[in-house]
Amino acid sequence: MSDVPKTHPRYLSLKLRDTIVGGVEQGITSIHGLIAHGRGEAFDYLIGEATQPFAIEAIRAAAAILRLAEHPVISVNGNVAALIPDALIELGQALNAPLEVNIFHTETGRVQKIREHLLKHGAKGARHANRARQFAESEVLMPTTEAQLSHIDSNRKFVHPEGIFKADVVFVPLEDGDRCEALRKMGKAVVTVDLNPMSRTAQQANITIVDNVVRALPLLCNEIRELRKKNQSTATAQNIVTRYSNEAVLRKALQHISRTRND
Ligand code: PTJ
Repeated sequence: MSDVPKTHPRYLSLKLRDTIVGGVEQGITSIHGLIAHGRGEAFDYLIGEATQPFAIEAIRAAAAILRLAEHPVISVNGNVAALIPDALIELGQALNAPLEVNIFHTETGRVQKIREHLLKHGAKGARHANRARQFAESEVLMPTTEAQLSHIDSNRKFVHPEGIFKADVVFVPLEDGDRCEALRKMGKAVVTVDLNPMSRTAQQANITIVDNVVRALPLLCNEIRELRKKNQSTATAQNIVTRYSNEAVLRKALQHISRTRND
């Protein structure tokens, strides 16, 4: 970590930079991930570096759709692996869903390093009795050449046959638009977290949480646990998903950004 004092007004943002730089140094995050992070920082600044009501609305719908999913899968790239390994594992545990490493930039050994990093942080894989037959316990799923997504040419097409390939709902934080589009074309629902409400991913996902992934993920995990405690019925969850409009949420995010700029 660099020697930024805790009293620095931008301490949290600078600490996150340190984390993502650390990810590159450990071979987990692509060097391109730094540029993506910088773009995210700019949008975070515009939304006020705080979780806004439009993000809360999307988090509620995301929790409902993920709980309703028969076969949810959490996709992990080099940025989120470095920024929020513990929250990704917690989400997997809350949903009984596997994590699947899926990266855009091909670099030798990076998928293995991401996997090792997640295991070091306590990744356990699926625990649900039925799913335990499909996924090895304590396993993070890896991309394979056995199963490939249609409608996409990049490295992201290589998936696990029992993971993203089979999933009905895929959680894909910080994505590039191509795979989101391909997943939708294959009939899967996509939940994303993206600070840029204008990105192709944000526009094409079923549910877009416009917030920093480091703030949004703990809130999403919490919401899922609360719904489980409250024993939310399938009908209520379905009602939340049906009434949710991603278009309206993205419009609110853009309005918020333009208001911030005019203040
Ligand atoms: O590890 P890899 O090879 O799969 O690469 C991962 C990145 C993120 C580099 C890759 O998917 C990529 O190039 O993504 P893009 O196309 O730059 O899109 C990333 C999006 O995430 C942009 O819209 C950013 O605004 C947004 N973003 C960046 N950091 C955050 C973020 N959104 C939420 N939280 C963040 N911390």
